[in-house]
Amino acid sequence: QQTSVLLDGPSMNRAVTRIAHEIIERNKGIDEVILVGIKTRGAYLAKRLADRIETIEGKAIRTGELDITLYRDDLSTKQVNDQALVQQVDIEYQVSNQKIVLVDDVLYTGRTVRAALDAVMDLGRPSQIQLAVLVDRGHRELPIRADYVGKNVPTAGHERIVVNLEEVDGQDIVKIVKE
Ligand code: 3GP
Ligand code: 5GP
Ligand code: MG
Repeated sequence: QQTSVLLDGPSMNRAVTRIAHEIIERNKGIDEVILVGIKTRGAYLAKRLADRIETIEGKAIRTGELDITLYRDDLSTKQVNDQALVQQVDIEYQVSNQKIVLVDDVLYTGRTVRAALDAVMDLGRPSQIQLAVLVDRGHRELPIRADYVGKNVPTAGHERIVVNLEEVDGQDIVKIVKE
């Protein structure tokens, strides 16, 4: 098993800071923006972005969370019948006419994001939905792309991305594992 580091703590920190600036710039401020993290690690990343944005803009940004589970027979193999199921929606704000920024750790087939789009649109009519991810590992199976990307990592099918965050895993690091 071969492992290499894609992002260490400081690099991850810089990527989050850059994306925070990009979100503010693209949306001309954050008054109409709600960050929605996809649990587990996407939700922690959304909180980090919110902290960074608050520091930069001097005001708080609204956040929410979605819990979406991908049912995949084997996490490393793609199946046509993979299903992303929404377990929980925790957005206490009206989404209508707001710009929703979905936040996740890894973007892969796009099925999780598709389920997130459905869940958000069930709540109302956002003026826009954008997507921020720490890592885009490619292999999309749906016409979905990210607006903000920490790092693009072209992966082979047998490679896995390990995302460790201080809040859950005790350290910030992104690694690629070739098994
Ligand atoms: P996360 O909840 O922090 O995103 O899906 C459960 C966990 O399994 C995810 O943690 C993710 O890090 C990890 N994981 C690794 N490979 C995959 C994969 O191909 N699909 C999914 N859904 N999760 C994966
Ligand atoms: P998708 O639905 O795009 O196939 O997968 C996205 C979700 O699955 C993300 O929430 C992410 O946590 C998880 N995921 C997919 N591939 C990987 C991977 O290689 N590494 C990690 N850590 N998570 C992955
Ligand atoms: Mg995730």
